[in-house]
Amino acid sequence: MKRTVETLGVPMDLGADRRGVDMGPSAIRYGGLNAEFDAIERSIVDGGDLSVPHPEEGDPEGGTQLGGKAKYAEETRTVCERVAQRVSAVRDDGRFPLVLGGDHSIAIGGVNGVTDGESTGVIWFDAHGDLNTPQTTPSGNIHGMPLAALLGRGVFADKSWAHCPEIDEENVAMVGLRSLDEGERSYIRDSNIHAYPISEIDQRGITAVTEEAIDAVTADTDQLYVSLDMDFLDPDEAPGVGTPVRGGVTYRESHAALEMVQDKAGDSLCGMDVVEVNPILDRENRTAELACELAASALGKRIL
Ligand code: HAR
Ligand code: MN
Ligand code: MN
Ligand code: MN
Repeated sequence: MKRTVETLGVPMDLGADRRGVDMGPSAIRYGGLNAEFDAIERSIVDGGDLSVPHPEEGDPEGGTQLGGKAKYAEETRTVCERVAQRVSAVRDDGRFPLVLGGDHSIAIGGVNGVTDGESTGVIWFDAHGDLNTPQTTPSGNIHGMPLAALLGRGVFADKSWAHCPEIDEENVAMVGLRSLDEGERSYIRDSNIHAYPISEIDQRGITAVTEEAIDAVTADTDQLYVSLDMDFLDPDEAPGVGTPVRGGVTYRESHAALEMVQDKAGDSLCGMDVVEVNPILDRENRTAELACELAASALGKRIL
């Protein structure tokens, strides 16, 4: 019997410059999430939305306690702690947590919620590196930092903010990269992270790359977490994202990647987030609909 999926909406936009990504969870539900799971006879329940402060209520100059630029750092930390608590409770109930974003900062909460002492591999499908720190960020936006926070890069090594000690560089794979800041590039080169830029997908194909990525991060870990930033896709397929980057994966490549997640990880898949859906910038909700389809592919939907 497959675990029931429980969705948790996180209408978060404190980590990104463009307002609108806070409407992502609604757009994803409207995009037919239940229908996707009904079609594969996998039960799904909606855990509702977490409450997230609006930017007007927070401190855009946040980050001083981190010694650099990190807008709304305190509010973001609080929301991510709540996400982690909720995700952990969903797992305690024997359900599969599916977190709907919201900007990518919420993945800090998603990953921290699943680990609970268990070593965890992470696949990060994204155009971006998300490896900035308050010292290296060009923007101060925390959605460009969640992977650095989880790994404890630089100032994030201070566990009280967001570091997830169960995540190690060699158990992280980034797939689809095509927009890196200089500091991120040099960090990746000197790290043990498994990084697969889009150029490697061009050459080797999405299935070979995703298969290798999953093998790499599951070799020495108990479970696998998947973080899906919708800007992994080409903006022609997924225009409704805050920071689109041309040259992303196609519609079918994205499905092949998420189908591979289920094929390789199966029941060791412990949690997933789908983030950066921005219905204000979308066309006819296609990015949200695709987010639903990809979640279903990761959780067992097949053509035949
Ligand atoms: N690297 C840039 C920054 O740190 C842009 C971050 C981009 N946004 C995302 N992340 N959607 O995946 O500001
Ligand atoms: Mn991202
Ligand atoms: Mn991105
Ligand atoms: Mn670490």
